[in-house]
Amino acid sequence: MLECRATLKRLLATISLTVALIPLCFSYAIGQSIDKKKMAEQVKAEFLHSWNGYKQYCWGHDDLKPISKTCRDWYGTTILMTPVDSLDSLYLLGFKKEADETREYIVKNLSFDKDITVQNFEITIRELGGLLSAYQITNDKRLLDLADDLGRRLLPVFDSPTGMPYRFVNLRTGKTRDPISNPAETGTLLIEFGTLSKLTGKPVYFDKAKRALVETYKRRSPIGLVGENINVETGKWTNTDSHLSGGIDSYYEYLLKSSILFDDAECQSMWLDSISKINTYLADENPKMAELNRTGATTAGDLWYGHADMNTGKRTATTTGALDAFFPAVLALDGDINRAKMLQDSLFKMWQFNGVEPEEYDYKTGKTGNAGYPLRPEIVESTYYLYHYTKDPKYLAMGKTMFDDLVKYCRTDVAYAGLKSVVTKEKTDYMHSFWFAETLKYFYLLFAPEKTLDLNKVVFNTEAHPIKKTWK
Ligand code: DMJ
Repeated sequence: MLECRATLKRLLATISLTVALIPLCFSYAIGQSIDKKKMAEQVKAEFLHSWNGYKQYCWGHDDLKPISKTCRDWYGTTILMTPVDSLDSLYLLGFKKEADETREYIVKNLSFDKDITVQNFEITIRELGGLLSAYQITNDKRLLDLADDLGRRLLPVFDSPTGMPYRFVNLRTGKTRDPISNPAETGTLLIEFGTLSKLTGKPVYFDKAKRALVETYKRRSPIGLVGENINVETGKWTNTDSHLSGGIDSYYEYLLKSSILFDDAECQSMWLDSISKINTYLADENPKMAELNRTGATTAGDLWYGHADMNTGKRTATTTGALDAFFPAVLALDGDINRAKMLQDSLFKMWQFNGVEPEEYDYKTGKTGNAGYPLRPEIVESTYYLYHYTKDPKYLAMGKTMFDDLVKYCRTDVAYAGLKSVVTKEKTDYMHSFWFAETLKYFYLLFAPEKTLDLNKVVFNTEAHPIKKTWK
């Protein structure tokens, strides 16, 4: 009887392992047949389709609203959000003539001497990052001058009692507002401001952004987590929810990436401490699958990262979403390929659940929360990193599935539109500049020849602007 039970157990274990491996083998087989060259050309064609739509209806404005074919300027007057955010992509995807014309337009028409109050985080990652990266690609000093002018106008944000930045600043008067911020906005500045220092020889940019990052880290809880909202005047947390999603996400990304870009030992130690706490308190792993993963039998999941209270470590929610999908890329960059693969598999399941990923998804119940999809790049970014590090063709297959889904559901007659709901596939009247800066760039790099850009030689800012370390 006992022997019989043991044989049955062994049989069941073999069956479950085989079942777990089926999707892996299947995707490998699909991956084998992906024509990278053809895919890269398709990505370029869709980039051009979107770019021509922007140009036809909104040239000179910030963003295109692709359904109404009208335009949006973030602050009532243009700061050329789409051209600046797209410029390095135009060069990388090989649209040199288009890129050169756009560059000329930017240097002739972009002025930051405007009486507008802008969000420091968004302007830093999209405009400062875009100008710096395009400067490194073209050597056009006028782009660096624009970046320097912008950096100087943003600097007053750091004049808070803690050194953590206010969220908004007036570009002409330097007047700041909104002290209630979050780690993403206080800690996602060092790649851009630090690079500006290195390229202009003005240390003030690096010093202020580094201090903001360190001051955020210093306020971590006794168990080593950060919360969702912090008051930059008092240094007190106003929301203690801890997670990897919007409001926190790129703070962690910049701890790791700044340590690499600037050879910064302090950033490295802050990152090492943080990642161990993230894996202790935020990671949520199905124990059975975890065991199979550890034995190398599969990477089929289930690893997720949920929410926990920053002080107690107690699980507060089992939700994740499109923004969280940056994390496999960060894990891979950090060398934790095993976790990166597991998490990517989980997040791809989230994508497949509705055919496009939602803003919010409960990995315990399988329910979609906020069902919007504003053309986000993060899961594509992670697919690109994982393909780069593993060369496993299953990531090409994943990329193709996602690309085909977006062509199917988000393409309009003139460009691309986000989705109001990934469930109903109803479109929204907006095309964010990160569609050009990030989503299409990462798709292209996934399929393009290796020599297009050496990931080992650049650090991408959180808006996918590649920065080369050209300094000692
Ligand atoms: C981008 O602006 C950046 O990637 C940021 O870090 C998060 N949100 C968008 C894309 O989803």
